[in-house]
Amino acid sequence: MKHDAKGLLILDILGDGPARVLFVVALAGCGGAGEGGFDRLNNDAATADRDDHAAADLTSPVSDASSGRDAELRDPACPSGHVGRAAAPFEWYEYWGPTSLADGDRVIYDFSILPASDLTLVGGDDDRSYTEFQSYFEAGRVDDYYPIRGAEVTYVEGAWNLVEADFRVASQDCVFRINNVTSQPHPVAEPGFAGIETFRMHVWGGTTYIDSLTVRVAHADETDDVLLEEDFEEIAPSGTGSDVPDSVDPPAGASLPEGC
Ligand SMILES: [Ca+2]
Repeated sequence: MKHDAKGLLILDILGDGPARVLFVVALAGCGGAGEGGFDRLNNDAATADRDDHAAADLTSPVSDASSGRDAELRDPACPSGHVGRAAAPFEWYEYWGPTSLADGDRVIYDFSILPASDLTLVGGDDDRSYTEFQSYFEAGRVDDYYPIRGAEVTYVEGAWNLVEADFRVASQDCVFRINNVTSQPHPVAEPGFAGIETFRMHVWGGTTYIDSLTVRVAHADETDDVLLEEDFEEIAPSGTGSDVPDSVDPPAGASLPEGC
């Protein structure tokens, strides 16, 4: 979907949705406190609460079976056709405006990613302008904080990886699912999020490829509202004037994850 179609998507949500008005966000990772737009992203601030979460056992991925989430999984977000190429320095930012979340809602990011960079962030801001939703990719490790704490879940460098980041309002935590390994729940950095209003992606030092990106709100009644959907077959300029990935053929020789 082109960016200029997103406005139509939002209008559809407004027109067809029940009482709730949804806008918002994308990208992965829970936790980390930034302050809004790219210029105000503050990774140092994200470290302030890190100690609070250090006690959580983030070293033992749990199986799909134990997660109890199999029934909720959708088709894998495999790369296909053109993909998005984001070459550092790169900052992509989309703003929809505050979007309220109900207590039983979850914000879910699905995408495939080939990080060939020093560091990549895929995430978004909540309705308090905290960069609450974060997935950092560095040296084969994924975390919702930076500097990355431990190798809780990993990705394969130089290959395509399937990612799902699931932020849950009721429990104020998130779960990563990467290449069929599901993490333990992570408490979010700034408890109290009840909305989402932006999507963002940053790349430092190198190039990251992304494809089949979807951001949605999954409601307790098992209905979804898709907030962002991008297949990178073609891509329009960002509504905020920020960078957007180039629409390109996928890099040759990159292996696909199981299931693609
Ligand atoms: Ca594609």
